[in-house]
Amino acid sequence: MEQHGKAEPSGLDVVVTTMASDSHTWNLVFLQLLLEELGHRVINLGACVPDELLVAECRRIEPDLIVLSSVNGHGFHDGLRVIAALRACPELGRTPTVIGGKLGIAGSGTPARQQELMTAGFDGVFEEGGSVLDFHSFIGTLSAGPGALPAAPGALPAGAGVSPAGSKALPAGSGVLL
Ligand code: B12
Repeated sequence: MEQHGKAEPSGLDVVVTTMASDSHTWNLVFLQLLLEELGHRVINLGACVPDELLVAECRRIEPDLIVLSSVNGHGFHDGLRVIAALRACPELGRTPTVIGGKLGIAGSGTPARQQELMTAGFDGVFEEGGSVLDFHSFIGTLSAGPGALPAAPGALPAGAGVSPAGSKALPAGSGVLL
């Protein structure tokens, strides 16, 4: 378990992980640094995390947010499998869970692909392009605590990555260079 930076008491406990097929790691380092700069506490599970371990760690940690990252091109299929396993756990049924990166092998995702991931249970899908700004906006809508989504369960905050046009400006003085 790695934790650095200046976590704030009001910060979120965030699990950052990739999935079983993906051995890329700098995407995870980037996400950890970004989240820690924003004052959140990060548990980075690393690369090639088997489904069973990913689910077990999330059940043990009970995070405020689960961030799945994948860049090897298998993310769409890995994500569908993993979100089903996470949502099957009663204690993780409402935990805000997002996925991002390079989820397929044909560039930025299509709205249909992103919608399929949302329908499967993700609360945000952040593919290439303006994804980090959208992700930043999404995090700003969350508060610590169980199932801390901003509105009704499963509701999407405005600009939650599915629509690249939903990008918002960073709050002034956030101190994060994007
Ligand atoms: C380094 C690298 C490797 C290294 C990884 C070493 C390591 N320890 O990480 C090695 C050599 C192991 C490797 C292996 C492979 N790689 Co590789 N790799 C790369 C490379 C050159 C750089 C990746 C990197 O570190 N980027 C730096 C990080 C910071 O950026 P990033 O990963 O893109 O993440 C950014 C965004 O995607 C985004 N993001 C990512 N996740 C998330 C999540 C959320 C929520 C949000 C908001 C944003 C977000 O934020 C980050 C910052 O902007 C890229 C090409 C490239 N230039 O991107 C290919 C690339 C990712 N690899 C690729 C492939 C195909 C492979 C292999 C399958 C090759 C093979 N045939 O074996 C294997 C896969 C192995 C596996 N099991 O996963 C492809 C993926 C194709 C696709 N998705 O369309 C790429 C894009 C190369 C290419 N152009 O074809 N790779």
